[in-house]
Amino acid sequence: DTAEVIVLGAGPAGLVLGNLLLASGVDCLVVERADREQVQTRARAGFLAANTVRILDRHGLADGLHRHGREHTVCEFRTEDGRFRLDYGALGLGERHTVYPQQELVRDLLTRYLDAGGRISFGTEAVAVVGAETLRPTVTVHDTDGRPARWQARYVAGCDGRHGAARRSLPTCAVRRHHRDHGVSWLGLLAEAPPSLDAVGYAVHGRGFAGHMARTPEVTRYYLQCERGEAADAWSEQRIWDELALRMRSSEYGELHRGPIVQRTVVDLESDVLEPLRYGSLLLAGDAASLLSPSAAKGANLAVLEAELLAEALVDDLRRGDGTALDHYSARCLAHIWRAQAFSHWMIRLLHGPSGSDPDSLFHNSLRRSRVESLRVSRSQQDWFAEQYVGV
Ligand code: RFL
Repeated sequence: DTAEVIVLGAGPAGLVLGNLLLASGVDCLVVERADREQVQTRARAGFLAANTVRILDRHGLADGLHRHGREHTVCEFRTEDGRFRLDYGALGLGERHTVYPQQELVRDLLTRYLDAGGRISFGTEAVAVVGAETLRPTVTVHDTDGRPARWQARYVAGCDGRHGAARRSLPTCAVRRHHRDHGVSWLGLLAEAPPSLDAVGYAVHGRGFAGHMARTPEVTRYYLQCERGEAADAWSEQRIWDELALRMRSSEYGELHRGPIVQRTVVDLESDVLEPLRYGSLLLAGDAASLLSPSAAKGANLAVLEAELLAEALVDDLRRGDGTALDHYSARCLAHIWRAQAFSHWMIRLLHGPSGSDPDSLFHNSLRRSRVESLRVSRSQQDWFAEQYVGV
């Protein structure tokens, strides 16, 4: 099989890219390891930044999120020093989040792509990208029946996430990998229960962090800091709810709406960036380009932003013979990526106390309390926070 562009991965990055290329008449083929049902039911992100909505709007891809998404503008911090709320929609640039579950967005993007005649091969695992230094790169795949095949393109877009084939195919001498393990793990939970507060909740507690994020009127995401290496099923539902209630200080600030835990994953907080994001005919976008810890809810937003930049650059090159934007693609994305990494790193230090083994734990804990206090009292700090929090 051949195409002008082969897109690896049907997540937010790959599907935004596929839709934009198709709309510009570029022949593309999306290769996706999972089946359709898996792709459109994987619950992950939910907070879309204003700029993400603008991008999707620009290309007519935002109908579903306007119909079913809800605007969100407030977060609440709860610590040993009390609680306060920030109406970030009224601070900084005055921008809002739209809460719309990632799997719903992916479903919309997929439906639109297929309705427009887009080609996608589900159940097909990309194994490697070969010949990226040439003008005819090849993707080797295992098809639905596990049979090997080779597909050729002019460009390959690696949107297949952190463990995908695109990253694996980059020669180590051609890219620099920045990796940071923040040493903190979260148990990510999805509860079949309505949100317990009308804000994103960030609770800092001596027993660890706890977070609350609305998803839909029936489903809420919670996070609980856990021990590194702990198994996702190590906690009973009773223990999860008791611990959330304790860390979120629900006896003081209001009980949590409990319900069945329908999904749990342990997320190790890590940052990972590849530089540059291009190797010849292979270009990276989304989690394949950089991984952010979920502390600042940036991953899906960066994926959409990069997909638009990549689509424009590819169309310039393939339709107008102008490769300038493609040459600048990596540097443009990396400027956004490092800004998001910096903020997410700052959030990690705001939300977590020092670990037990840290000899300077009292010192670091005092710094953390002071950081939270600045955010509570300083208007300029709040404006900065709002701008970083909703911006990309
Ligand atoms: P995706 O969504 O992971 O899609 C990659 C696709 O590639 C496929 N694939 C392959 N296909 C073919 N061959 C191979 N060898 C392949 N290997 C992989 C996969 O099956 C998949 O379909 O990457 P993409 O498009 O770059 O999008 C990135 C986002 O999904 C990610 O950054 C966010 O979900 C991160 N994230 C959040 N981001 C936000 O902006 N806001 C949030 O509130 C937020 N919450 C979260 C999150 C991520 C989480 N997890 C699970 C790490 C909450 C959680 C719990």
